[in-house]
Amino acid sequence: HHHQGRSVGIIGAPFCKGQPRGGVERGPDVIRAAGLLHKLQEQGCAVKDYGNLAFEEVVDDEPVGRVKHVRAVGSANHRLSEAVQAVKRDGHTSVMLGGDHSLAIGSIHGHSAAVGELSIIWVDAHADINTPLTSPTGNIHGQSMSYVLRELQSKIPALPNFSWIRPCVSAKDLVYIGLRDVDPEEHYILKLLGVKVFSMSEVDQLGVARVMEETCDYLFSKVKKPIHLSYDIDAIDPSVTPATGTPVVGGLTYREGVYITEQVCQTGLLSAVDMVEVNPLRGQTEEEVQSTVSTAVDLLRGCFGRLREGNHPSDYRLPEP
Ligand code: B3U
Ligand code: MN
Ligand code: MN
Repeated sequence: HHHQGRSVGIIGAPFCKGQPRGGVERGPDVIRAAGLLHKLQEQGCAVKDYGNLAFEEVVDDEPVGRVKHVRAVGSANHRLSEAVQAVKRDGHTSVMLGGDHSLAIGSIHGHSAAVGELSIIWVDAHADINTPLTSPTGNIHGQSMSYVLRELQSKIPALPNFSWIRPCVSAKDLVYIGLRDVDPEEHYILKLLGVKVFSMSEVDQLGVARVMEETCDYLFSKVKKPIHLSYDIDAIDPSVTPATGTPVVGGLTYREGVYITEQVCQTGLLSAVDMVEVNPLRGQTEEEVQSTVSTAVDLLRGCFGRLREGNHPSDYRLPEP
């Protein structure tokens, strides 16, 4: 089979205020500069680049309790949600280039607003499921899932610029892959809600192939919902993708990371992707940045039909002598 006719809509989200380190707002530009559009076109995708979002300056964005940059994060995600809705209404698979992982709030919200119920595959070293009241850091990129999960809504206080958010994901429609740095409060939430988790321990035990089989069996046991793949580059081992804000040892290999994207692609249900937390200022050398960015590009190529065995256009014919 072939993968012609996939159409991809790219949104750049140059935003860093969900966490404290500068540089992650350069993610969209460095990922494009590594040839993402050309490489997707080369493999038969129709690509439309919607450009980078412009986020409004928020003044006097004082912490709310412990939570930092609440108003800026709320406002940026509102913009992003509208942008993702537009991309989905135009008929594309949405690709959101971050930016930090707080952007998953707007990306998931907009995706769900456009297409309805979703399955979420969250690939990350972290669960990003702290509530504003459990967060040890106050960084919203470690809280994104808590704002969109229906089951946690009674635990979420009202926050400025967050009132537009409607919880739109059920815990049973969420699968985590790659976890290895989970706070005690997050671990409690995962157990309380019975969330399906393939931590690095399960990747070791089962191998990535069975992890992906079980992920698909779990998510598609009843109805097949469109998939939202939220890929934090820090899921991959820092020996491969060091240029990220919070690297954690013991991550997915390059091959495991790419295999996940190939299998998600194979479902035919991929409807939106986030590629977040690429921070070119966190690389120690140019090689570290290159390795991180090119891995992000390869993960996205895997999402859109690139096979490591090779690919050819469905209408290819051998040249006649
Ligand atoms: N769980 C911690 C740390 C963290 C989450 N996501 C990242 N780091 N990248 C928190 O801040 O909630
Ligand atoms: Mn994350
Ligand atoms: Mn992470």
